[in-house]
Amino acid sequence: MTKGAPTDNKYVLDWIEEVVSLCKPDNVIWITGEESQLEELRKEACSTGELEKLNEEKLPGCYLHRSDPRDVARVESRTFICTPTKEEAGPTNNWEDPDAMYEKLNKLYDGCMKGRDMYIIPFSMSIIDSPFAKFGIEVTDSIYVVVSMAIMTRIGNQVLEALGDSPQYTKGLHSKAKLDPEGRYIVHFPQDNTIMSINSGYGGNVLLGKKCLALRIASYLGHNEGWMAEHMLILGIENPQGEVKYVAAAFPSACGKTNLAMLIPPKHYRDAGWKTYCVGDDIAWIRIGDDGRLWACNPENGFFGVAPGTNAKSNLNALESTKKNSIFTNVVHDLDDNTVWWEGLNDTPPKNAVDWQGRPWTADSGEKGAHPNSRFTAPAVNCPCISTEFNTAKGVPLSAIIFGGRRAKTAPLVYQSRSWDHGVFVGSIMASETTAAATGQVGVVRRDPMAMLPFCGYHMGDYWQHWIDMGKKVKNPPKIFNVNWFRTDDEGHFIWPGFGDNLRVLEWILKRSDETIDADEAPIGYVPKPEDIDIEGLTIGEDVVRDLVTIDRDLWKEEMAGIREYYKQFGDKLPEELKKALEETEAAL
Ligand code: SAT
Ligand code: MN
Repeated sequence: MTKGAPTDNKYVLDWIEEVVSLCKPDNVIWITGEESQLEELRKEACSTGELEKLNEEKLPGCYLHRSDPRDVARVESRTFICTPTKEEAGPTNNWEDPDAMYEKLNKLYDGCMKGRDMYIIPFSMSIIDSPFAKFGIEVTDSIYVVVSMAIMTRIGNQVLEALGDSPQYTKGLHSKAKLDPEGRYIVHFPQDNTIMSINSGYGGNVLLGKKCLALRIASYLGHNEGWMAEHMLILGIENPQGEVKYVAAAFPSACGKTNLAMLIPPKHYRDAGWKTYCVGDDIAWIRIGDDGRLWACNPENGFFGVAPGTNAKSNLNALESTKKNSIFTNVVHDLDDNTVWWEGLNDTPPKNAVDWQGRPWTADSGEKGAHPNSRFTAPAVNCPCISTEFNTAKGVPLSAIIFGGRRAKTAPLVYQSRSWDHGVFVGSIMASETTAAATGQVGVVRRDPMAMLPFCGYHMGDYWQHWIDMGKKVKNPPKIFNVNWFRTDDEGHFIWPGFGDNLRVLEWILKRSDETIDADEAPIGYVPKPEDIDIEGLTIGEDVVRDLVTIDRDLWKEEMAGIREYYKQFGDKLPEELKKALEETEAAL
């Protein structure tokens, strides 16, 4: 079966032999990275209905895909970190003994590709010739996965060439199998550099380069190798003097990372000469540079963004990115002009359409046409504001790290930590009201430290310690902040305008990073003097800004009591520095 393989790396060939004899596919197809091969596969997927070709004039090279209705988001309850001991995975990950898990999975994979083709996708996270790149091979029985990986990562023979005869690659085995939710598993074996995903065909469960490799496996590797894999966007901001500074920001899934990553400055900022550049919208790999600063790069090659709510006003750059060579999943299909639509795209829903499940649909039905977690998969090169540094190995130096979440009342618009260690505390207490990006209840507060709760490949206490240790090693660490765009008034309306206007807050953050502006002391850190947030052109006044940066001590006392409780599960793995920061904050309150 490995005859004619485009590599003679024995670590690759032996493993492929193994998975072929386990999964028993009819054919084995090596993905070369050539456009002609991908085009053939797209045609084949169109012939079976797995993909639908969209209007070539309006959306050239674009396709629609619908996933199984029971398979529309990451499933955290079925995601496992199988380290040799439970202790290594920690209290926030699902764990099972690796041998027991391999045994269970091998039964599920046995013969799962009978009657199907097996595709072997060599892929690279980061540009292939980067010294920081991590290579993987994803084996899959899904053409949707092949063509999506071709957008989201660098794929093909060049990866095998760069890998040479090295054993250093991540093994990723994916099968749709029967798409059975009961048999669905997304399993990581960090010590074996192996990922196994079965019975799903959706997004983060199956595009194994993304959350599985670039966060879960990479966070484990980063801990061992002295770098960090983070769930962060990376944004470049150019001021009117022509200086470009970079920030990285962590928010839980579907809290607007893609919007912030591609933000368009408000008009009077644009007129003054402010510009923004997107380096990444979801994942940052962060290292210490020779200059003693932290440098971040985006290991991905595309965007897997939430479609609903994306429009010319909320994120024109994302919308533009999806205009060619993109895949839309679980959106509305406009049958009149063979294009796509989703809630929040515009006020003119199609008249003749089918919904995300392929059922005839009109907006009057009162039901949503697109799934709330419907997505676009778009090449990063399509983005009008993609950074010139996107395709560089060393990435960009960070001036600030920003944490954030969706909090209706507690968190102020922005605050700055007192130090690196205090900043790690701020990241560790992140919480957000849940969205549709993961299955489960929507709208409940859940703690999500550094937005890594579902993505940390080892013990969260060790992960925090790694942050503390990194801070000791960087000579010029970026300053650490927390933002909350989602405070609401008594009627539940958002107070802060958000989107492009978030640059007004970023400007303050950059000035604080440069130490060119004062701030007010609050029990939780530094908050802006209300007059220091530029509100020119907004309908809200300075008094509203004052409210937005004021904290409610009673709510925060409750919050700290919650943190104390939350921290208990980490036992003696909780770093001293975090314990101390909690005590100091309680005292200050
Ligand atoms: O489905 S993904 O995990 O890739 C997207 C997300 O939840 O952020
Ligand atoms: Mn994400």
